[in-house]
Amino acid sequence: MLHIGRCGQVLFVCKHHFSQKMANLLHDLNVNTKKATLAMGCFWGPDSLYGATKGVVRTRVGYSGGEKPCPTYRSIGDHTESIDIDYNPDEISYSELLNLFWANHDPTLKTKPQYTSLIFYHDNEQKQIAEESLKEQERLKEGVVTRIIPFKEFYNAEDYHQKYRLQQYPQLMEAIGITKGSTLLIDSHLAARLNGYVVGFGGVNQFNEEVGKFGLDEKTIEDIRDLVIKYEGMGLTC
Ligand code: MHO
Repeated sequence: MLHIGRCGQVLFVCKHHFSQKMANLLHDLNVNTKKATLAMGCFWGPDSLYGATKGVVRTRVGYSGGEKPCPTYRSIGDHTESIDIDYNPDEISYSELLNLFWANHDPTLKTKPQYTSLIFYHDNEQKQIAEESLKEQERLKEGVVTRIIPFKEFYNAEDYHQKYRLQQYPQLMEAIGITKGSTLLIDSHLAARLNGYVVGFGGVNQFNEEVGKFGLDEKTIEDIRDLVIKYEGMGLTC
């Protein structure tokens, strides 16, 4: 069954693509979450960084911060590439998410709106924490351009931008049962995690600790572990 999103994109309502073998894959985490939305340059990198961060449940990339209705990658208008994170506040705090934000991009970089540095707050508490952390950064360096603005609208980016690094491994996509157009590309916890691990985020120790929960077969686990080991510590690239 299909239906059409508000920006004309095709949405697949038929969500899970189950075979018996795939029934135990950890796509869903049944925990309460809060949202954090950030812009820190090209969104592929932060999608991987946060996806492998403990306490992060889901990630999606998209366009936010502008006025243009229904932006796309080729017609982004005044929007900024952004990452929208669902996190479990019992496992990670908003301040910790912001520490990663500051440590993983250059907030003094003057760029076009597409790549500018932004913190979108969802409530007053986030606003306060963000303002404090910005002040701290300004004490440390000159010329910080990061702006703190209220969250308004987030437009999902095209499917090929979601979990971009993971999608470079079609055999892994197949192993976790995510087919073209699946909403799991956006909603899956497992996809968020693996999108980080394939570029080394999270590190091999964390991978070994949690991989048992993912419901993956041995061969897939070995393939991913090799990638984590190969790329661990390489940092964020786009
Ligand atoms: N360097 C990348 C940027 C991609 S991005 C999602 C490219 O040339 O496509 O902005």
